[in-house]
Amino acid sequence: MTQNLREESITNPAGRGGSHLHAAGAFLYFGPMNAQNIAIVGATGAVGVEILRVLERRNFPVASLKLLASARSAGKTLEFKGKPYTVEEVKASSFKGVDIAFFSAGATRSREFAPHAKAAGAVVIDNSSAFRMDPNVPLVVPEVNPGDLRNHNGVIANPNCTAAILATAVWPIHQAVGIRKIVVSTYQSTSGAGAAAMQELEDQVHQYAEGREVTRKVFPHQIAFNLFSHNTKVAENGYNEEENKVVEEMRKMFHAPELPILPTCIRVPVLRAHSEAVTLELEKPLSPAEARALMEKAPGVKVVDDPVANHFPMPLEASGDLDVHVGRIRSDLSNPNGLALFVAGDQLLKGAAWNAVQIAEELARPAHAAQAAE
Ligand code: NAP
Ligand code: 2RA
Repeated sequence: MTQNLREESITNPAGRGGSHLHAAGAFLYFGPMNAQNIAIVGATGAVGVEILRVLERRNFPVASLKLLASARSAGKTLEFKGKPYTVEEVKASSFKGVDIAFFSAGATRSREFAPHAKAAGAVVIDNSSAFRMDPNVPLVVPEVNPGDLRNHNGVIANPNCTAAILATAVWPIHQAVGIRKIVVSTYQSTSGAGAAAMQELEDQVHQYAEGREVTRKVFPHQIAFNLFSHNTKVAENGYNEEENKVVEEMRKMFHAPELPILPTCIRVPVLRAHSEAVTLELEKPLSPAEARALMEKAPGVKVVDDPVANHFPMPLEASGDLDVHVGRIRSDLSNPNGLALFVAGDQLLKGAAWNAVQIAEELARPAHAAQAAE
């Protein structure tokens, strides 16, 4: 499978420094961490594989590693730091001795197995939608609401990828001047629907180019040379599940239960990284230059905004990057309090694996362990 990944140097050199890097670039922790016994449920999937890669790239202190998936994958091997690990079928008994269990195998598996992981003493970091809106479960983007991690009860939810990317991009503006309303239109890549959906795009491109019949198994419509409204069910309010998740999860993370948000979620024939056209109505005017200055200092954000070269955020360049790319920062000519942006972020990283590993890094900090013991 062809992917364009721009590998960033994000290794966490063990023992270096001891603080978070907040300025210009990803929210990186460079301090010591306690070694953790790790399990990954859904290790063979699009997100699971990225969790392994990010743990490796960040030099996360892994004391032991358990790779779990369905019976279909039992016996396969995946590499971590050059060593093969055998995938096991996930069972209720899989979590003995595990400190941190990453879940990325869908909401049904999270509901079934997360209680067993928690009962065995693990902290669950869940990528599915199973617990995101549970008032007892923190829903966290570390650049936005890291304080919510303090109140976890054994389960921490990672937000929907579209919401995570949007939240990272607009939070600095919300903090500075307050957002009154968000209108967001998305351009969501196929990998957002999993490894099989990515493969479906590649297969359809080959079939089309070779003049063969274009077949489909994952998406309801042809994705190659096409785009369509997000492939989740449309609810009674007229918005599909993805759009409703963006609204509810943004409000929860921003602690703004009434924040008006108008999303339109679209699936596009891109392999990896979601893009979003964002229009903000602000509490008070903010010039594009002021917004750019805020973004340049914001953790987790990279400004890609060169009107002369017509170079703005693109999924190809955002793929593999931990940062969310933000550009096309301009005034809303129809509203003095308006601001428009274009955003691209790797939804397998900031929208899933990287956000989850950031949370794990917080849990592994000696200071967090000490607070939890109080
Ligand atoms: P995926 O590529 O389809 O992978 C699914 C994983 O779940 C595979 O490892 C699969 O194992 C495992 N699995 C499926 N059925 C199972 C079962 N009955 N028992 C145990 N394991 C089972 O999907 P994905 O894109 O990685 O998504 C995984 C989760 O992350 C979903 O909840 C999704 O909503 C969420 N998420 C995805 C993204 C994204 O961008 N893709 C972003 C944020 C959140 P086998 O290989 O054995 O089938
Ligand atoms: C998508 N919601 O459909 C998924 C990613 N989590 O892109």
